[in-house]
Amino acid sequence: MNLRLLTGSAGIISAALTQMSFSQPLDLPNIIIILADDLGYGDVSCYGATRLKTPNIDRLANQGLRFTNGYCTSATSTPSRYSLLTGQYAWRREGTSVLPGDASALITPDRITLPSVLRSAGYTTGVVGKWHLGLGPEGGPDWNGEIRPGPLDIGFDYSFLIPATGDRVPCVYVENRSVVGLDPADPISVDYSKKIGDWPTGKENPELLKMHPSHGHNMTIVNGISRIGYMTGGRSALWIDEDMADVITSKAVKFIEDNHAKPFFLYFATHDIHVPRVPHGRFAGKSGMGPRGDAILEFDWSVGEIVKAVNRMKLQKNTLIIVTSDNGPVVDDGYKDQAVELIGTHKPAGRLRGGKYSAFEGGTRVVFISSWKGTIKKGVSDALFSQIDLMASLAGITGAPIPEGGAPDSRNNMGVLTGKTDKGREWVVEQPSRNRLSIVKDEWKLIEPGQGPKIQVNTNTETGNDPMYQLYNLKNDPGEKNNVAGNEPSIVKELTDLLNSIKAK
Ligand code: NG6
Ligand code: CA
Repeated sequence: MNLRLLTGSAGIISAALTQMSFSQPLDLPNIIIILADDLGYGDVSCYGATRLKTPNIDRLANQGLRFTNGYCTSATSTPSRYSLLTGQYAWRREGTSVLPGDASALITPDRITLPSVLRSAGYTTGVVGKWHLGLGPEGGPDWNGEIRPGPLDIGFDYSFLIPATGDRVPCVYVENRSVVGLDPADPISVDYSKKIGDWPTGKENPELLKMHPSHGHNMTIVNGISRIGYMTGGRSALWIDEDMADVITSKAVKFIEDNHAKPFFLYFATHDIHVPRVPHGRFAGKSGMGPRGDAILEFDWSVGEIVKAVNRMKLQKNTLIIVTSDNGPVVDDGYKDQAVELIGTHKPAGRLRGGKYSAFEGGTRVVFISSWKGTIKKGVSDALFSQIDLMASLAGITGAPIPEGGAPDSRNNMGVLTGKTDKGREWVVEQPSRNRLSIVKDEWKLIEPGQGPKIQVNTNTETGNDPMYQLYNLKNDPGEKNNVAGNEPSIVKELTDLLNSIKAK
């Protein structure tokens, strides 16, 4: 195993000494996390999809380790990404649910983060793609000036961002501290509470739309698509959705090329396959499943481009590549893009129940592949693994100590990530919403009682809401159909106690 710099007693080494021990940075593996958006457990062919093929993702899985029990921490983006980058469960903090596009920075410069830890170990760190963790000071970012704090203040050396999501204004890229291509004579204004400026909206001018909303998403129109939130100005900086995957993938590839000579960490968070699904013409119509399927093909292409860049730089044997998703799948997430009509027999969450927003497994059990030529043996791992452990595990792989107080919920499970052991976490906590959690341990899954509809009206997702505790045996009943809480009171008690003790930490 390529762990020449492992110190063993990393925790007690002082930061200064640690800096010195990493003076031979070439010994550190490069790390690339490719985080898809809303990609379901059943959306790629190596996880069972048959109506489309994802050859690049499949190849990585065939060379590396494909996890059947890999989890993100939350069934929506902001909390999931927050946990991945901080090693702290988002539900421990208020204000971590889905953020508007003008939110201030959720992860402030005082925080210890995955990139800050890797950076202290000698890595050059970059984030490319969807951020959705807020930018700027309280009150939100200054889109027309210097945008700080942001990724550069929490451990990244380089950033190229979609500030929030593709369906939220402002529809511009932010590179490092400024909006790309902005003309100062045409400043950007953003508002999430009221219309500003005179740009048409989806509500008032539906005749201008090339893609219509199915719910929400009827505010400012940019590139023929109405969004969440209002904006005006910044015409020269507006993105073109069709080019988004090309733009961000080329930035990610360039980051790899520019930094190939020294260890780098790249967090590449694609827009695919989130709404609005507007893939490039090369992919449009290719899946036979409409834009949602086409966006999966586009995501697979992006993965292929990253792998090609790694190979071109001859870094295969020194690069760990992880492919995963921020939360489970949703079919109709607010635009009439034919995803519902053309889904046919395709099961976005595979055999799992529920999806994005859901307490069922489909919400948080996701595609998870780790690949590292020569170090990770190919295979399938059934071990429990959670993205919450990426921070401590990646720190472990690089030998980087996590300073006191950092990554409180993250555990070093690098042996699981690299396939040295199949003894995973004892339990995994899943977050459908902040005030309600689920826990998986052994073959059992407990869902806390929750108010609200059983089926989310607009997205048609099975939420997993139930006024009573639900207990499922995932081994016999992977689709969570038979609630056995009434028959197994001692297991309900054990898991409730465990969950409460985790919450109390
Ligand atoms: C919801 C949006 C949905 C999506 C989601 C965030 C509406 C009606 N729905 O509020 O389209 O943007 O937020 O998705 O506005 S996430 O993957 O970034 O968490
Ligand atoms: Ca998401």
